[in-house]
Amino acid sequence: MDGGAPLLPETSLESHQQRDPARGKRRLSTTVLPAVASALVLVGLAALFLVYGFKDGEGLDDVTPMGGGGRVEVAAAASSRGVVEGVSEKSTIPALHLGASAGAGAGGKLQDYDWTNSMLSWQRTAFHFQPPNNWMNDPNGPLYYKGYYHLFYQWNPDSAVWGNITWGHAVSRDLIHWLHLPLAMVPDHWYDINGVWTGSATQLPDGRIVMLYTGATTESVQVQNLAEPADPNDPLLLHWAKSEANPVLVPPPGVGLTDFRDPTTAWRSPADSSWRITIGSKNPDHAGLALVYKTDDFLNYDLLPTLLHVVSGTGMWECVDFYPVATDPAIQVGLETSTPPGAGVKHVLKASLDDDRNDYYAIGTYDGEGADTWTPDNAEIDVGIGLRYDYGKFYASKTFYDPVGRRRVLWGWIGETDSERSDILKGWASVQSIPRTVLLDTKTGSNLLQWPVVEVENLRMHGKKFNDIVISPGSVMPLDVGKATQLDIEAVFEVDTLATSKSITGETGAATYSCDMGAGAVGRGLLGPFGLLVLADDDLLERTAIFFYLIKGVNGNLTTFFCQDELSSSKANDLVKRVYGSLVPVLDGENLALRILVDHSIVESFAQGGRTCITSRVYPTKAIYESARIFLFNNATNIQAMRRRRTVEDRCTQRRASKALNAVLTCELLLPLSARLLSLPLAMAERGTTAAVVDPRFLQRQIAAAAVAGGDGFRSIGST
Ligand code: DQQ
Repeated sequence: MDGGAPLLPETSLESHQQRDPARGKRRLSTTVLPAVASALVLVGLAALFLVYGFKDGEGLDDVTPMGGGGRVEVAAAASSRGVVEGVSEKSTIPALHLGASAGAGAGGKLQDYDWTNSMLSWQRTAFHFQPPNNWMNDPNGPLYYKGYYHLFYQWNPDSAVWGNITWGHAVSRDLIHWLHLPLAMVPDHWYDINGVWTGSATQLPDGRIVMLYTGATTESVQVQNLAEPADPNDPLLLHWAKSEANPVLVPPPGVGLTDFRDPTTAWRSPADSSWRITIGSKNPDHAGLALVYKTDDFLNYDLLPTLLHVVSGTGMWECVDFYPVATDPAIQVGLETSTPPGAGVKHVLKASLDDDRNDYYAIGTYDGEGADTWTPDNAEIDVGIGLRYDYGKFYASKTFYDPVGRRRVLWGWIGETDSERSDILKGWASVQSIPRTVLLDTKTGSNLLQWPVVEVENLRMHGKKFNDIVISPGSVMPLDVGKATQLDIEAVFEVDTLATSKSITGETGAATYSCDMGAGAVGRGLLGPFGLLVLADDDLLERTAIFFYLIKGVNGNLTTFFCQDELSSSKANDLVKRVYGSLVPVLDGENLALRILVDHSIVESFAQGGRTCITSRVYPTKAIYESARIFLFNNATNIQAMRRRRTVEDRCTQRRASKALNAVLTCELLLPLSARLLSLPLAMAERGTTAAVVDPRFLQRQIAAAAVAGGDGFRSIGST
């Protein structure tokens, strides 16, 4: 079958200009390391102990409530507070302004789009984790305990912008259906009054859980604090007790007071069985680094003289993660965090770079018997200068070991790429990535594989297969899957051998091609781009393109890029729209394979089994609800006989929390009803206290009801 439709409409020049101008350049940090940090810390902390108080909420009260189909208005927008608080600027405002976007009128003022309630409501996702409302950022302290997966997260209970950070909390049986619980921790002590920031859980051999987190003190100094479940018998871990000994760690000499955050899950030293944690920082020369502490009791810590690792020019390392992976192809399971280094084990070090807000990882060797250092396998792709978990919008991630699924699961914070104004209008900001299993790619040995947890597949309602489609160069072909805003797409592309034959001469630009430097999906090369368009309207005026781009160098070498083009994802211009992507390894004999999860405003894509991943947030104005379509496209110019066999399975993903909901055969429910049924309104949780005020009997009734409802949405892993 040949594609009959014409080429994609050209993307406007203005849209291209919205790309991140800072890409490839590192923004200089404005945080200065105090020369006399040690003395200041001691004096400062002594003073801080005397100053104690609650911070006022900084809510936004003037937002017109949403509802009905009319226009929405916002009377006042809060300025974001990230930089002044010593952490990243969280909103997209700088990118929007720097990008001189197409929406900018005279004087560079952004032209706000006239968003309707209906458009904004559509943006809320259905099977990605989101709190009921307001701002969310990093995933915190994920763990499995007494039958439940727990996810904590950075949350602003007061508004849809960053600030007043508390720990939201939810539990799940399957990592997909969540029950929202009362706040786990709130800023209520001098050592965390400016924010209960990011932290990690460690489960000790005796079953005890220790939660280490960063607190921003009354003076915004970053310190580490300890909390433990108040009732270890409670599987929901509703109540958390902060240690009397807090803070258990303060910035050590030479470390900036606002450059000391995000303790990791602890691992057991293979040398002496004491515990180790690592904490991110940077040095005065702007090198990102990971400090290592030794502890036996999680109250007293010794800073080790050597760093776990340091990489020059990478700036502040946030949310460091450190974990083992198996190198044996026969052992395709995750490893518990304390698995010692040795034969068959590599260690992954991940840092979230505050400079460019991307998550970088590298694979290497941990020396646990000697100096507690880690060395990358390949220094050229060291942490911060090489591989990324995701080449789109994805940050501040954290993994945990799931003992039930024997897997390592990764969560990433997926922020918004619209304006802060829009976030306030819609009343929420950010989602979490689909939880992803992480394995070493034992075929390449040089990258990880990330893949949506298998439980996502339970959401598939029905499928549609398209086999042996051949699409001619320069054409677009609709795929009739009906409504297409919640999809799990798997596609395999078989590239004609002509593509690799000697008759195709190398392209001179091959050495410099990159997804963001090309023309995106509307570019035309000899061997690409080709792929899918999702969230597209019938006229293709709005579409998000996910594509491969093969390119042959003058040396005859073929390389494959995997890209995602948001430039035409929306008619609105008060958004950041980019072309994201990177190289993807393709081994001899492999077809090109991709998987795409579409869930309203998030498009999460995985190439070659998860070797390269890209996540986009997109905000169409037209290609929504009934009008969203998917297409295949091929913009390669010179592969007359190029034949791609695609198997596209449209699997409408749906929350199925009860037998009643299983009867819903339509692909799309605009409201994730099961989440509503299982959620507790957060209003029931009282701010200003760590004590949950929800009646536990009510909670138990909810859980029992969910179980009786069929167990589909809220069940033990492995049950049917
Ligand atoms: N978010 C937290 C910090 C962390 C940052 C504050 C990363 O602990 O460094 O909300 O997004």
